[in-house]
Parts: sequence; C-alpha cells; structure tokens
Amino acid sequence: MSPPAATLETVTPVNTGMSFKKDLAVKPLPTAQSKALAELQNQWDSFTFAPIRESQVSRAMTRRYFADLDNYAESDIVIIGAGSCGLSTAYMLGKQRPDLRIAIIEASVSPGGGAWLGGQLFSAMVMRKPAEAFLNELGVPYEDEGDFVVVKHAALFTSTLLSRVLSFPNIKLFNATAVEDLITRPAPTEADPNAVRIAGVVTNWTLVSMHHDDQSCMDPNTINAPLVISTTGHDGPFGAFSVKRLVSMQQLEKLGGMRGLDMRSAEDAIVKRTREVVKGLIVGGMELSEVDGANRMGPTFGAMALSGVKAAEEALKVIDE
Ligand code: 48N
Repeated sequence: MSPPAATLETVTPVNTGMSFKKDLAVKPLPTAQSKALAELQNQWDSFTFAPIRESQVSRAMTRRYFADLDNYAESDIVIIGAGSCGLSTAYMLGKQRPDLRIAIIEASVSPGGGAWLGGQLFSAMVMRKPAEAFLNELGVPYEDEGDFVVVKHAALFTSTLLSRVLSFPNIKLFNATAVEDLITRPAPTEADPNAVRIAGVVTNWTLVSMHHDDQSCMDPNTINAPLVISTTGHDGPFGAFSVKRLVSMQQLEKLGGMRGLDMRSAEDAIVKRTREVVKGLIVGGMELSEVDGANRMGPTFGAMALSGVKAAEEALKVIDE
C-alpha cells in the first residue's frame, strides 16, 4: 500500500532551528564604506560620474587582457574547466604556490560548472564528511546533519570559492574560452613508441569552437605549460574533453564510460583515482568517471572539492621535476 500523497497541510516544515528574523538581520556595512555611500545619497539632482572617453574603457580592458594573454602564453599549470573540481584545484595551488603561473580555461562565460544548484533546481548543496574541511578552509557556513553538511545555497559555495581563486595574483581565468586541443610532445616508452606527453593547450573563443563546421577555419591560440589539469566534467557540449581527445589521439585505448548513480562508491572512487592519466595531464572531478568507468554520485559535491585537493597534491608532486 503506497503511503498517502503528501498534501500541503500534511507537509510538516523541517525544523531547521532558524528564525528567519535572525537570519534576515542585515549586518551594517563598516562605517568607512557606509559613510561614502551615505554622502552619495539624497543629492542625486547634482550627481554626476567622473568624466570618461569610450576609448579609455576599451584600452583599460584590452590592455589588461592582452597583457594577460602575453603573460600566460607560458604558464606553469593550465586547469581546463572552472567547475567545482577545477576551482578547488586552483584554490589549493594558488594558496600553496604563489610562485606558479596558473591559467584556468573555462568554456562558459559563467564559471562554476554544475555547482550553482545542489541538484535539479534545488538550492541547497550537500557535502558528505569529511569534505566540510574544505568549507571550513573557505569560510563557507553550513548546517551539520551528522554524516553530511548542507550549504544553504550552492551559489554560496561556488561564489565564495570563485572569489578566493580570482583573488590570487598568480591565477588568471580565461572564461568564454574553450580548449579545443592539447599540445603534445613525443615521449616514447618501451611499451608505446607513440606515447606523448602533454605540453599545453590549444584554445579558441568558445563560440568559434562551436562553429568550426559552419565557418571557414578560424585558427586557435596556444598556451604552453608542462602540466595540464583537466576537470571538464562528464557531460555538456565539451564534457570529458581531454580524455576523449586522448582516445582520438591513441593515448588511451578507450573510455571506461561513467556508470550509473551510486553515491557511496562514486565519491570515494573519484577522489582516490584523481591522478596523472598520461604524462603532463592530471584528470579530476567527473571527467575522471569517464576514464575509469566510475559511478556517478548525483547531487553531492564533496568528491569534487576533495578531488580538487588531491589534483593539486598530484600536481605539486611533479611540477618541479
Ligand atoms: O561542474 P563540471 O561539469 O565538472 P566538475 O567535475 O568540476 O563537477 C562535476 C559536478 O558538477 C557534477 O557533475 C555533480 C557532482 N554531479 C554528478 C552527477 O552524477 O551528475 O565543470 C566542468 C567545467 C564546465 O564549466 C565546462 O564549461 C568546462 O568545464 N569545460 C571546458 N572549459 C574549457 N574547455 C573545454 N574543452 C571544456 N569542457 C568543459
């Protein structure tokens, strides 16, 4: 006999112990900021911005962007994909190695990948312990539910992580930019005379990458780097990019293919197996499930954060070789 369908009257609100009044209490801005803002208010009739010429805006943007392209044309590490795993990797590397020049290449205009919602269209994000250690590192508040914790909105985790990563002076995010190939160098082994090592990435504006078939060829740009960390996820127009490219360039025989959802086995497997798949290329996050045939975990994100922690650790083992 199936349980009676829940109707609005029978759904008892989950007692979260929060009084909305307390939670909505807006904390005042520090006096210095609020004083400057207060001076702006109530005098809009005479208000005006400082003068500017349009070319000044263009030059302010393009001068910096092209200086960044020049600086990061030779990077120490390139991270492909600014999802929860790629950003966690970047955070750990940025914090531990301010001497490394790290470029993050993100195909979407908006970095963050699948971590803006906890699952389907639900806001709260679940992370199983011990991943709350990463939330504590970032200072992201959560509710403790025993074996797991809940961040009240996934965007709180992702925006906090993103802001921390972007604050590192040695990290540059190139978003709306797709990696459309890998730079390789011959690295023959006894087992495989055709083996290569990865030595950087080939990039293009994402919109260009998506329209090579209906436009005359628009050649790409390149970034040289001795180490690439690929965290491009398991789906989407560019998902699992690097591992699929390794198969097409005969560096991997075939993909294991992501298996069905099994929360408990998937997260351990992804974290434990985050590793250098071929010389110069570390794979983490859900892209890795496509390599080894790991299960997917669905709407829990602890493995993404800790796979990023492990990917950074694996990178630091080899970056100074
Ligand atoms: O969020 P994703 O897709 O990937 P991860 O591994 O960081 O996090 C995965 C996670 O969101 C899940 O899938 C959850 C846990 N669900 C699991 C499940 O069972 O469904 O981020 C990948 C990022 C995206 O922002 C892409 O736009 C980007 O990588 N990307 C690329 N960027 C540049 N060049 C490319 N070729 C490329 N391909 C993907």
